[in-house]
Amino acid sequence: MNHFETRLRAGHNTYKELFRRYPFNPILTAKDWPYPVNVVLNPAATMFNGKVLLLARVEDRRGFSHLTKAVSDDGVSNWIIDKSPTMAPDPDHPEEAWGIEDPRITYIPELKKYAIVYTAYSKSGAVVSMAMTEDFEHFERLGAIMPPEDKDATIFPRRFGNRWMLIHRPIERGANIWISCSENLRYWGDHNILINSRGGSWWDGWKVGVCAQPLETPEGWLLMYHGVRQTASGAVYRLGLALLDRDDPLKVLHRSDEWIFGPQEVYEKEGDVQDVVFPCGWVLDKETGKIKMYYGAADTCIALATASLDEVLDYILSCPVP
Ligand code: BMA
Repeated sequence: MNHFETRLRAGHNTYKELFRRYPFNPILTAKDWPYPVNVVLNPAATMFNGKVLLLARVEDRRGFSHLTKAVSDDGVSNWIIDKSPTMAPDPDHPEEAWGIEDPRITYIPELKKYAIVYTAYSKSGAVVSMAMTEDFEHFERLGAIMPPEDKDATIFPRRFGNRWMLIHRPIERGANIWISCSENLRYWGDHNILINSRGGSWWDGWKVGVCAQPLETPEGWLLMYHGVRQTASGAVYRLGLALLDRDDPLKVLHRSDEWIFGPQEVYEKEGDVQDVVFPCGWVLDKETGKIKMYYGAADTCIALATASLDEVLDYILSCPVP
């Protein structure tokens, strides 16, 4: 037996999975929805009144998206889904003409409100929009905060000095993750590249974009991002990790060289868009240290994977310093 065969037989032929799929995935599909829809995907996730609240992107058969909430005690089953769109595109906001997509939710203790940062699909392209809510029934829109082409945005839950910070992904020469600052949540400046797409044959060579809201840990802000590689049969969306300095999120302390989660199961590989895993939210159970990550699979349904925060931190701390 050669070295390769020995490794195979000893079971060393697979990478250790940090995020483990829920065995009964997908957890939510169009069939579960109380009204007719094409697909449900890319949900934001947060804790609300002690329950897991998902704000899912829901696409109708025109191709336009709106957001609808689903709430569950255990974050796994018995979802209670709103009977009609929770947040529909607002006719008074022309930037939402072609729908609203891919929300990320951050609870902001200073404001006692949840900030929802989402993609508004304007006739001139995608923009980053923000809305505030206290109850997930009434939404106060701040409008478009970044011009086209910009999406994949999320906000930190507190100020640094007197400045709020927003992570977003404009399309420039490349498609890199940027970080911008504001004193009032409306006017943003001091733009800097945070995480670049690595080009060439890298798994995140073509595009990168943030996934879930930043998660504060004792080691720093844990960031999950998607990376896209162009292949002969289309784009492949996979996930990587980064760790940002707790007091100065412009400093990237570590970044994974390898992807940590990618399309593997049939529901991730086949659907309206093949080979996509696309989380927009996660929740941490502080008692058990377990993270529940919610993701859109193949732009068609919603799936769940869980990880131990300690294992994730051990892993990211072992990754290179960029
Ligand atoms: C991105 C976004 C996501 C989508 C992904 C794969 O650009 O539009 O909503 O899940 O493409 O199609």
